[in-house]
Amino acid sequence: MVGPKVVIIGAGVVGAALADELAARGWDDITIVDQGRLPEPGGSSSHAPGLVFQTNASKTMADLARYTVDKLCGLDYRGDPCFLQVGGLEVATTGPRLAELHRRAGWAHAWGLDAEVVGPDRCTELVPMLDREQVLGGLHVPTDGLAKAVRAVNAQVERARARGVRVLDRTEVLDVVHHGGRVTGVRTDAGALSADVVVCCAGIWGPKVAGMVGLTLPLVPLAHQLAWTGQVPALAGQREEALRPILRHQEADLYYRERHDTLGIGYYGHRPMPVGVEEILGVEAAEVMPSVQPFTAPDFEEAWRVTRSLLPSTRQAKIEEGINGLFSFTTDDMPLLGESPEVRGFWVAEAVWVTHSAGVGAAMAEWLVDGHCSSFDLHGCELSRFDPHQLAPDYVRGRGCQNFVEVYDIKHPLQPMEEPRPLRTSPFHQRQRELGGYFLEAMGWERPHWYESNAHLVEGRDIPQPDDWAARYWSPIVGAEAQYTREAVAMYDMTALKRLLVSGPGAASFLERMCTGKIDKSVGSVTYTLLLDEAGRVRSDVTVARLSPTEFQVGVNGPLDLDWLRRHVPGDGSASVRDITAGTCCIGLWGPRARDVLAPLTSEDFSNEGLRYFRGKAAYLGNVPVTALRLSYVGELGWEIYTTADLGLKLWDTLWAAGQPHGLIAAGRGAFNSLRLEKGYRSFGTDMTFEHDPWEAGVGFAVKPDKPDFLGRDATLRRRDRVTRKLSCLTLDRTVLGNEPVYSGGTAVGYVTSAAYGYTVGSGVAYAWLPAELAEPGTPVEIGYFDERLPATVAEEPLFDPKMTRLRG
Ligand code: FAD
Ligand code: THG
Repeated sequence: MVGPKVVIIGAGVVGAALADELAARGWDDITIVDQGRLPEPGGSSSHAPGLVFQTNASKTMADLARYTVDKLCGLDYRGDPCFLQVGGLEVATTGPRLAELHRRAGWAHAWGLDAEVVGPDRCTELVPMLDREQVLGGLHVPTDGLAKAVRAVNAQVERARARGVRVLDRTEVLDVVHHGGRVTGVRTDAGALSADVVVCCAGIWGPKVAGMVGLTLPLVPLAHQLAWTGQVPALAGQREEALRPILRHQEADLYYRERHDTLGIGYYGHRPMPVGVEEILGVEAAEVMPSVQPFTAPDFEEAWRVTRSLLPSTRQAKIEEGINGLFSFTTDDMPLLGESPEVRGFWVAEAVWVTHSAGVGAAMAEWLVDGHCSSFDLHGCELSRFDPHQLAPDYVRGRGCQNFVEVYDIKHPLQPMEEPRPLRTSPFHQRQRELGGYFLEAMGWERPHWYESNAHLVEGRDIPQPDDWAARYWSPIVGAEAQYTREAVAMYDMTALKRLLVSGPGAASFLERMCTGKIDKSVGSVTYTLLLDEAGRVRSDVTVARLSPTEFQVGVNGPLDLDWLRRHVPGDGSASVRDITAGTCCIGLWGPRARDVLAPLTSEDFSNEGLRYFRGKAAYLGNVPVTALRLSYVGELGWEIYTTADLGLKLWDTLWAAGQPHGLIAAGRGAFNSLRLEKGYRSFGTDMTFEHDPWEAGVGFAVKPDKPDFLGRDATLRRRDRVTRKLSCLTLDRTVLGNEPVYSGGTAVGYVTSAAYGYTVGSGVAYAWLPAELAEPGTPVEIGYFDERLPATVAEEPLFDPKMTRLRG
């Protein structure tokens, strides 16, 4: 026998793809169970119109889509193709949308997709039905097209079956059986099945199935209208299923596809219609199928009006049929993939479109078989990416509905969620409001991006005004706060940065095993180090501060790190991992005058000798007990100062009062981001992700090869001399925002990760992934920004203070 005993719940596009991919990798004890009857078991895949637009702001989603297209292009079901590669066209009828299409073309190029913004003539050549007068241009992606979802399901199921996979349709899973934190099987209406691994690919029923092991799955099924016309004169006589590109008219929340001489019309402009999982009808009770609800014609009126205007030929056609079809929405528009943190062996692959289905099947199969996924960066898809408030039923439903409403909206990368807000506030919130903080939101936290109280600092400074797009969620005060931090001193609210407490007699040896650097050092040591996966790629970059022989405070990047450490914690109970973020808070006090602010408040020695760079200690600042760590993500002298949440406000007021004689200001995230990019500090999740190894990401210095053993050691050392791409620092005249393509000689060669204006160095700064041969300082490249190509140059990094005189002084 090869591989564990697997039960896959659900024979939709996701379950079918996973079964096929697992069987292809040699696992030979797999059963797919579905309550419905194949070939159309009745989930979302059974009626999906199958439009595949690959372009996405997320590289991962584009990669998953491309894999799906490539796979389905090579598949047929009993001689009929699983993919009709007719291309995709997104049209613009307004200026802002046309600009957005250029931005989307940029993403396509950044992720390696062929795409072109074309004029109105080319649009009508591609889709002659369009009203030429309304169209300003379009984004054409030749490899997009129509997935035949039912065929794709059955082609993959048949291939899996040929490799020995059992398929039990008309069998409902009633319970998932588990003992001592492990799954042992499922109970169905046709008897029990034992299993080591159960994968929930149950689509809109996912929350119900996950509930069987006590797992909250943050998705909400929403109805979405899909209508079919009768014959459209412009298509009369068309025998082929589809010839012209699939079409999107995002300004009116509409999409279109041909079906012989008729048109399918999908609509997202209607009111959100969430459905509770318990309200979904059973296979028998449902009139058509469980995922199909009756068409509510009044909700479609506006869609039909706009359609008859944009596609005049439809004026002579009628709507013949329609459905309100159910599919899953999540709080951040990303799928839910991974293993339950509580019940080992229970996995989910949920909230996946047809567009990404085969890619997700491959990613999950790799993850299950190899223990990690190397072909796709899944950090944005992992089930464990949420903080607890993001699992609240109101939040899941509210965000899901809002994402339905905004599905085709033009979104700025800094655009915060509007509701529910405020959710999480640091103890300094009241003071931040008094200072005129301009708040954006991250992981529920309210974070000031700048303070209006600093407006007077702008006078007399040279702070270039960015273009309209980059100037959203921006103020010249950002530039003033950044420069002022380097000149004087500022305090930054660092509360949102997640902190874990790893404690116990086995804590040191546990962290030694997890980290690339030596952390078993003296009490008071602070270490910047990496967590790697088994393949030697970066899971995270963290700081480890030793508070006592048995206690470490670990500064991490998010909930994924908590899950990762918990999964690896020794089974003997010698170490435990606890999230202490909510009960604590942190102020970064940074700048050349930071020591002047602190010294009068404490009897402890905070001189260079008293507390060296990357050391920490406990102290009292006035009445407030704190832990101070001497490090700085903005690259200036100073400390991260931690205390408990109850004393947070007192800490702020204490520092504020002591700082006034020295000109202390509060500064926001805008300045913070600019300063950290000047200093070249990477941000996990944007600059580097699960895809990257330390060497190419420029953090190889944190890997200590003389350490005999740590997770991912040998794998990462093998990669050391094989660097083919590099995270590189670019400078340019302008400000860009991230995710832009980088061109060399007219060809897309890479993409920007994060970017800002560097107010100290006096240029735009953009970090970008480039082929190693182009990563040499001085190399000229171009950054694609909307319809412009901005000249940029690879720079020696870091741009600011490479000799570390600021930090070590
Ligand atoms: P499903 O296809 O729903 O499969 C889940 C299966 O699990 C079902 O067959 C169900 O019977 C089974 N199941 C559930 N619970 C149990 C149980 N307890 N025991 C046994 N079996 C169980 N996506 C695109 O990419 N492009 C589009 O153009 C597109 N258009 C859409 C239009 C509409 C109207 C709708 C509704 C969806 C559309 N989607 C589109 C989304 C897409 O259809 C879904 O995201 C996708 O089909 C989900 O596949 P799945 O395999 O996860 O779920
Ligand atoms: N503070 C704390 N923990 C953190 C962060 C932080 N954990 C997550 C994230 N941020 C980690 N990222 C960094 C990146 C760079 C540095 C610290 C945290 C840094 N690097 C120095 C450098 O590269 O020169 C020091 C390296 C060294 O001496 O080993 O300071 O902001 N608490």
